[in-house]
Amino acid sequence: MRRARGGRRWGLLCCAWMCALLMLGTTMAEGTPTVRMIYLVPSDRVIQPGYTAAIESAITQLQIWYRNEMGNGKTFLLHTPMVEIYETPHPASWYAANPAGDFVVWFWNNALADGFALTGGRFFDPENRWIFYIDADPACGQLTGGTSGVALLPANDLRGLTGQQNRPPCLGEPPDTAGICRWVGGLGHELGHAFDLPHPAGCEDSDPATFCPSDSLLWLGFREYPDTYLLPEDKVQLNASPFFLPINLPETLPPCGVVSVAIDIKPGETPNPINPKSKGNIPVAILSAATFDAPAEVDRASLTFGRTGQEASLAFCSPSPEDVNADSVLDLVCHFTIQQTGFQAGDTAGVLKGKTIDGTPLEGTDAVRIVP
Ligand SMILES: [Ca+2]
Ligand SMILES: [Ca+2]
Repeated sequence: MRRARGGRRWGLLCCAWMCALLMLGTTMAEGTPTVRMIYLVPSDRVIQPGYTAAIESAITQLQIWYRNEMGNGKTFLLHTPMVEIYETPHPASWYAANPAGDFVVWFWNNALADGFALTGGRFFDPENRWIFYIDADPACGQLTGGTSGVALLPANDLRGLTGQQNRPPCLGEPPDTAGICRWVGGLGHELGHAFDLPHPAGCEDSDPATFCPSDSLLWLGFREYPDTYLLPEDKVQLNASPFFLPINLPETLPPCGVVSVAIDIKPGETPNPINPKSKGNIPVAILSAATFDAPAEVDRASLTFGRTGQEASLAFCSPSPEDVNADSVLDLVCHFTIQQTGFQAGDTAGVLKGKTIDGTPLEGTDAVRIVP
């Protein structure tokens, strides 16, 4: 648990007391258990596609990060669709204000009551770990976090994942201005709790003589993500978990906090020949996906494209989106001035960089063939 006031300096409260309040489920289910990412949208908030994309990006990275840490190819499986969106019956302010048990757990209890009712989620679900993001803010002192197969993350985490200004729940508290990676790390930490990983014992006991691995993910290492680690005892526990199994995933950890997009340089053509001496433009399509609406979400003016992706070569984006890959979803096509793309003989890839409307960095690459 975190972000609570009145406890430790970092508000990291042990979850054991809460576990004790819950009934332990005992039924084992068939099939492979998965991690369910739920985006809860209160009745007075709108669905923000950028949030969906950011959650997907964060959990996809963490799936690879955990695999790399485990060292034996094992990680957790994600549900399909990766992010499930539910509109709740209550406005955002209700979650912090509706009395439900002790004040500190009003937000927790209210958000999870709605979340469970909408999804069928529950504590100690043998088939699923339930990770809820809700676009609502707790009051100062109210708990969020993870325990017992469930995690709850509030609006600040959604703001953080999309590069927006944080809003501290407590008066006088400075906003958390750490970058997007810290919020991916925050999800990794709460996900760890949802897998029943505890805080490191040496940190919980408040004994200065006991070594506290403070840079481990399950203590303060989430702030340094991806430069953090799982403790040996964490790996032993995860290795025995039915949620961890060998999964084929990309070798390398994607850059933190970047939304990966599919692009098609010269849509409809393969390979993609580029003559660096040409005085013309080159079209690049940014392809939409199930959780990414390129025409709606891309900040067109932010786009840069070329041999490194940093080149300020944007000429214009086509005003009318078109479906360039015939998947019945409209894509965004933008045009770049070839002489400003910096391509050189021997280059094999073109890189597009930019941001989403809500500020999350995005990046995509496609093959190119440089021709004289
Ligand atoms: Ca192409
Ligand atoms: Ca399309």
